Amino acid sequence: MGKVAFFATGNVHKFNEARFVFSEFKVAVAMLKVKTVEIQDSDIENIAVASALDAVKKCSLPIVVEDAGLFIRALNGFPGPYSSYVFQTIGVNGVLKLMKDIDDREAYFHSVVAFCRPREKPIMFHGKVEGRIVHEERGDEGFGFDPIFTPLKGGGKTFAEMGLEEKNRFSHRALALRNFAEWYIRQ
Ligand code: ITT
Repeated sequence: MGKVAFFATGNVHKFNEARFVFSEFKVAVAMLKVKTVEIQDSDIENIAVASALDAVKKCSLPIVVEDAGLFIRALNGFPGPYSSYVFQTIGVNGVLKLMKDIDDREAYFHSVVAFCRPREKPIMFHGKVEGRIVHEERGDEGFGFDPIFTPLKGGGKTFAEMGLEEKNRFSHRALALRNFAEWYIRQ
């Protein structure tokens, strides 16, 4: 029988991206819409670990969680671990305004996948994609900061101009999830 993973997230876009990656490894995935604590911390690893431990406590199952952030070089890594809050408050337009007179558009997304079994310590897997912040929003696909981020190897398209499969060829999340899946199928 194939393997199953339980992915705790409230974000259906993330879940769909994960479903695609896991299918490459013949791992079935279930979305657990459990509300986990999302601590504020300057390190996304700590955020992922705290929410993995919380999800395991609430569900008593082996759990996968993923935490990600957009790190903009000219803004010293902002919004980084605060990406979710920044997206909900100033949003994509607010970030574009902050970047208005800035020529250095370099940025990256960083994803941390944390896997945790009951009574064990979480294990972490990372993925990172380098890219640039464009000057105007482009595209309707995806979520969050997808309309303003173009990966270096993406032919100039923003993530929001790509379908899910194309985004998964480059994305931080797909990289981290593949690292996890390669390990998980050997367990
Ligand atoms: P969880 O329930 O899994 O925590 P979330 O939407 O709160 O889902 P995160 O805390 O991991 O997700 O993500 C922080 C924010 O970073 C998210 O709200 C987006 O604005 C942004 N983000 C993360 N990954 C992204 C991606 O692939 N594309 C665009 N924006 C992304």
